[in-house]
Amino acid sequence: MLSEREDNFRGLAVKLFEIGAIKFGDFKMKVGVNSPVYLDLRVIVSFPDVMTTVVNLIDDIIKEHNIQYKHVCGVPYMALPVATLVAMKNKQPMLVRRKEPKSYGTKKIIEGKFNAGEKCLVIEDVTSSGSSILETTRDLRAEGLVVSDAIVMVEREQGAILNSKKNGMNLIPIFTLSHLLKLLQEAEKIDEKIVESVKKFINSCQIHDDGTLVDPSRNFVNELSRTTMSFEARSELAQAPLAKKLFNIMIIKQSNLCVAADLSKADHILNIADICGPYICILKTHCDIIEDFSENFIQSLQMLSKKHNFLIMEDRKFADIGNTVYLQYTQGLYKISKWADIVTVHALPGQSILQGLKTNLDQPEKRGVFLLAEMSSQGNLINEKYKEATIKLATDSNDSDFVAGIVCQTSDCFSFPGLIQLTPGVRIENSHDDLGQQYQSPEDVVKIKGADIGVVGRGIYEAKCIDKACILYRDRLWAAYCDRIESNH
Ligand code: 5BU
Repeated sequence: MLSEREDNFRGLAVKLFEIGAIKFGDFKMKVGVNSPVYLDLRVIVSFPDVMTTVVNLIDDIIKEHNIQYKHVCGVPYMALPVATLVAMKNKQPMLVRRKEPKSYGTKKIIEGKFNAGEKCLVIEDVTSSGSSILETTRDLRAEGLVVSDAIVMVEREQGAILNSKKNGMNLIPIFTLSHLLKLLQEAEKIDEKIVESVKKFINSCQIHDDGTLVDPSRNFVNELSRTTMSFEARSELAQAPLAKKLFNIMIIKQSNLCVAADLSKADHILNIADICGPYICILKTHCDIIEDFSENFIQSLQMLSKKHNFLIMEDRKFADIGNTVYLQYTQGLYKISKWADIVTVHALPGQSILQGLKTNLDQPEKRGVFLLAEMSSQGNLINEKYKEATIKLATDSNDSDFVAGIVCQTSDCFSFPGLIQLTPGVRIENSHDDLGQQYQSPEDVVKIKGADIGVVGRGIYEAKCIDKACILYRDRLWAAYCDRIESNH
């Protein structure tokens, strides 16, 4: 039987994973190395149950280690709310360290009432080198306070304990990263490969307290980079339920082909859907080009999507304010939210566009969006800054469970393995059309440009033999994906 305390640890570990406070993939670190793990405890303030568990576990540590203190001080900013709750739980006073001294008046850096010689406990959210704790400690000590203990929620085991000790600090974690990994693996949230990749990272990336690498000559290669991982492994890391579903379809059908059925007659689209259905993971529509759009058409299309197990993506490219996209998505002639599993969305209006689309959705977990970060048309106006902001919206916002993927043209556009790259503009021959469309071969889009799914429109629906063309694209795109992951093992 697990003790209640162990149960709390396990429950908290799983919850941290589920709310995206711990992520696995490919993340750039301050020290200039790419880490396979990222801790973002900022999100916990939105989960009172998580805050309560964290505070109780900190209180257990205080009692167990018999830590004596008069004041509690959180390392700014993210440990402040937790430090406040810890202080209030034991009815003890707090101190607040400013990040910068006041530029006027008292120029104080430590706020709160204290006397020299009193003891202060420091609280932090995440440590890697431990340098943030040491900065706060230095300022508290400069005021005459006695500081020798710090409690951290997650210790990444990259040197913080040693660096703290050298500076006379005893650092006690709720979780070490290894403990978190163990619990997540036991709960079947992550697999052996992820655990091993993170362990290799910790071994080769130890950091001094000045933020420099202990051994810069060690060459670390992150094994969790998106384009080298299998769809199976990536599916475990996906935040959006719809991304998991799509990964699953791709794996079962061994297909990463999306057909763009850009036809203006409902019957023609249904015909393409029935012929291509067995070989595709997504059928993409532009419903506003269909002359005889009807409820019957949608019912038939949905039947075919069930029969052949593909998802329907309406390439609507929403781009308006939240309230308008909510209406465009749910009302009007097309009532897109009723039938499209996925819609495409511009990031231009910001987070409100995702919130608008999510408004009043019956089963939001059954719907998802692909955000547009790049376009295949010659001379398009998207620049690097816009692209980066789009990816931030997909990965960092509260709506990351609604974003299944990114529509883009290059592999370095984003690195999070839980998102799916959809790339339009695919044809057997690298070529272009007369209206700015630029094509790349299936091999180029998957192996060079990082596409997980290739979109083929005219290359298939204008072919003499549609089923043969469909099989050809399916085979070439899938083989390119298999080559891509194999060549990295
Ligand atoms: P084609 O016939 O394979 O060129 O069709 C490509 C489809 O992908 C078509 O439906 C476009 O609207 C869609 N598309 C695109 O081509 N390029 C882009 O950057 C985006 C969408 Br976004």
